[in-house]
Amino acid sequence: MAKMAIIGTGNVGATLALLTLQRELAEVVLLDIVPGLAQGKALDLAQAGPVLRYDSRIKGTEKYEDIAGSALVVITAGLARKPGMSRADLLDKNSRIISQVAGRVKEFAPEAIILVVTNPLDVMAYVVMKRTGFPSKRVLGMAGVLDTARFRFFIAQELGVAQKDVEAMVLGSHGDRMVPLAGGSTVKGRPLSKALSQAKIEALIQRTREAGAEIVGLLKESSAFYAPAASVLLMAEAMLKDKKQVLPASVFARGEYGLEDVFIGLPARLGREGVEEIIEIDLLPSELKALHKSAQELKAIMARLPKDLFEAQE
Ligand code: A3D
Repeated sequence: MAKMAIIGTGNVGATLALLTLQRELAEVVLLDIVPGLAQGKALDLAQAGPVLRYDSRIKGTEKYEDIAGSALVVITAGLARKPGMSRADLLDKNSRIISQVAGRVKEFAPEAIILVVTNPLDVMAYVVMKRTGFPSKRVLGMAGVLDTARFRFFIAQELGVAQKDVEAMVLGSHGDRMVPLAGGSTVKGRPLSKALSQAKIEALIQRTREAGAEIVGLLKESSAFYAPAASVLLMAEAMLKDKKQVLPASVFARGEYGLEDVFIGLPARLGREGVEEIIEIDLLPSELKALHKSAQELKAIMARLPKDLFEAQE
């Protein structure tokens, strides 16, 4: 069975561990900086095994040696948003944490694929690629699957239809400039524009953009984690089971969609190698324009990152 390490054993990390064990997808290593936290959660999760009928191995640790041999390393370490904070407000603190974590992953799991969850997502994926020097196909971020799930949920809820009957995709940055593709969205095969008015579609797009903040506003002390962890699981499964599934993911663009040198949400074929191909689908001119705007904003942030983040700090 493949080995998967989860760095950061907070809400997203621990939920992901439970989902992974329940599917018997991988042997799991949990690592956190807080002494005892990963070990305690690992023990608790292991003791759910006899009840939930899983046998997969799980280990909690503070030592990076234990992640050696991982096929996949998921990084959820760092701070989450509190009410009133944007994802960008996390930039300074989380980029330091991510740079340090990435350095350790490079040292102990140099062959792994790294899947980043920490916000601000696209920028953190860029820090990881720069700091590790890993090929871009082995570094990606989770956001589009979650944003798409939220968009689909809102559409299904509005129309009173089954969620599985709603097809949609959200590309672009994981933030206010995300790009829900209303043009290609369908409900039971019919274009979304035939099922809802333009004003209603706009309102659902806006709610999707603010969906994370809506949950932070309710939870107050933490941000969303069930749907985020489920979204990571889908991506992990696509890679560890070599499914070649096309999912929206934060990936490093090299000319696709006219974008270059930026991590941004695009459809990608995920398999054993990681990001095996970035898929170019037809977009409406307005969607392509929005994607470029989204990329411009991200590139400006990436260009301003202190260069010492990409160098060894140990
Ligand atoms: P939380 O429950 O606070 O867990 C974070 C964990 O990281 C804590 O257990 C910390 O002790 C640990 N940690 C901090 N620094 C280090 C370090 N240097 N090494 C190892 N572990 C460390 O947060 P969460 O699980 O709710 O969220 C984790 C991150 O994911 C945050 O940055 C969130 O903003 C982000 N997030 C992103 C999405 C996306 O869709 C991209 C969704 C949900 C959460």
